[in-house]
Amino acid sequence: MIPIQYSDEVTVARAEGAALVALESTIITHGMPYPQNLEVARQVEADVRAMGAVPATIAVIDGTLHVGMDADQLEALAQAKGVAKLSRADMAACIATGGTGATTVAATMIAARLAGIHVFATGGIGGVHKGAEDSFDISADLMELAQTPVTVVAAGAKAILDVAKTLEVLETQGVPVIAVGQDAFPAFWSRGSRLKAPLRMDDPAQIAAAHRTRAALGLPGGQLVANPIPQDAEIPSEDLLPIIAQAQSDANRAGISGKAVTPYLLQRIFELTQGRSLDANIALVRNNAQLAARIALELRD
Ligand code: PSU
Ligand code: MN
Repeated sequence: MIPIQYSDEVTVARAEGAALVALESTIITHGMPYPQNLEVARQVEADVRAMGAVPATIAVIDGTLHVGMDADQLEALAQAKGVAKLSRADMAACIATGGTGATTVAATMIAARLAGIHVFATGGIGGVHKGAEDSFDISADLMELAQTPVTVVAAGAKAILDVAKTLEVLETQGVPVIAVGQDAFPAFWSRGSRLKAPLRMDDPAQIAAAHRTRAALGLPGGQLVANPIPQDAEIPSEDLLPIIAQAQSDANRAGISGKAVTPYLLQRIFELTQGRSLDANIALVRNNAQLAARIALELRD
């Protein structure tokens, strides 16, 4: 077993059997600009605490896997330049070579499982990119959901992805996709979409029960909980579609590929919306953290 460095707060929570919620760090280093990224990271942790659970932000720092970060570590990570983006493929190499990296959904799930944390909140998951039939660009997040038993709360998938193909891959991989409070699979910046989510559960206790039942059935893998953005923070999809198309064509022209694609698109969308997308992003991450905390409280044994 590799050594895990738990924060003081997480150490106490583990000893007391408190409800824990994992939080990823790629959203901090590659998903939002400084200083808003740091403010959001702090705010989301505070939201989890306000609900009666304990946040565990996850990252690799100088070769050590951190589960829960103190204020200085969070600040250093938010300001750091050139931090590696760690998915399933990169995590071991980063730890083995003493590197520093932020964890994606896939890598955060791996760390959460090692730490015995069942629930994880983020903004959006990676998925099947538009044009994947040529590029083969499918996020490792989807295969991680199929094999690592963590319930992930997200606001659906961004329109930088081919959402219909993303749902198809999740179905093929046997990942339960559960919409909360509505039938539609939410579209990140907007609540609705033309796609229906395969499952719907409006009560965190049901989501917790489904998580437990998967384990009891001996099924590997987690669940994707799709929690719509709060109504007052929504951005109509008409406003964003041209911007996404622009970001996509900029990425193609610049020859962006591999793990650089998602961060490039996110950054371009922030620039092209002059920060409007950021306000929505913050509102939905906070909303997801609150729901994740409620599920974690139900799952506490
Ligand atoms: N989608 C978002 N915001 C994000 C990400 C995705 O709306 O911050 C990040 C997450 O960390 C996710 C990762 O796990 O990007 C997916 O990267 P890739 O597509 O390269 O697998
Ligand atoms: Mn990719």
